[in-house]
Amino acid sequence: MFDFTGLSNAVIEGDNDQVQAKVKEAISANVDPLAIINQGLIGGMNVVGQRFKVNDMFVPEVLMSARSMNAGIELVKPLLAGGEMTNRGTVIIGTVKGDLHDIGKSLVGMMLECSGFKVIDLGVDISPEEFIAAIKENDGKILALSALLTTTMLSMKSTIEECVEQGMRNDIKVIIGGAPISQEFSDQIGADGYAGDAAAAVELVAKLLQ
Ligand code: B1M
Repeated sequence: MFDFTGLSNAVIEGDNDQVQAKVKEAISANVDPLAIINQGLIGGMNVVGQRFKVNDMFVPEVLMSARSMNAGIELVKPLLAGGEMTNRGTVIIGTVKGDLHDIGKSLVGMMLECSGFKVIDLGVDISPEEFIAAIKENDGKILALSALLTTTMLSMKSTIEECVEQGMRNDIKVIIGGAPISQEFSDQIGADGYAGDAAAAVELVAKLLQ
């Protein structure tokens, strides 16, 4: 059993070189790439979140941890890609307006891409109008919305309302996720589904496009 402590600590310290060295070590030891992400990288980020909450870590340090997590993900990403793939459908993904958190959203996008979906990642702070424009431009079948703040999750509702307004609600499935999101909230705002993590998002998208 691989010991992820060193990798998680390197994320907490925001040490890119050490994160990459530990990820390479895990890869050489044939550790499951998803375990490297979930137990090693996200494990470290969870501690960062707890310390951030109690003012034991501050924004610049959290950003360093976020960057080092991404440095680790870059090394794991090629291992998740399953070779030649057909396009199983186009997913438009982004973090909603007012919200700058991108790690979870990018992870979901990466996992979808690795599962054969075409992913258009709009980035962060995306308005309902920008989501609508991207759906039209790319013939999107799934709209995937991420939010990490209780204040910005309401923009998911506005985005769904904009889809209705534009007469496209029946042509697109909307999925939502992020730390403050729940199935209950998804039901309340009329989304087509909620996923708690990246793997669940892939399952949900596959189910909705069946
Ligand atoms: Co911020 N932040 N942050 N932050 N940040 C949180 C979210 C917070 C919970 C920290 C805390 O207080 N404990 C808190 C929110 C409180 C709340 O609203 N209830 C918070 C706050 C308050 C803030 C600021 C307001 C702080 C300030 O300035 N005073 C500010 C807001 C800026 C803004 O967005 N406008 C802010 C800023 C930042 C940084 C810029 C410093 C940085 C983001 C850097 C970046 O993303 N490039 C940051 C970070 C890193 C965090 C924490 C520590 C970590 C988030 C993360 O990346 N986790 C976070 C604490 C925490 O969550 N523990 C926190 C790892 C990631 C893999 O998990 O994003 O949850 P997550 O994604 C998961 C699932 O949620 C799910 O799958 C992913 C993989 O399993 N998922 C989906 C996500 N999206 C999905 C979409 C789907 C399906 C599943 O379908 C579409």
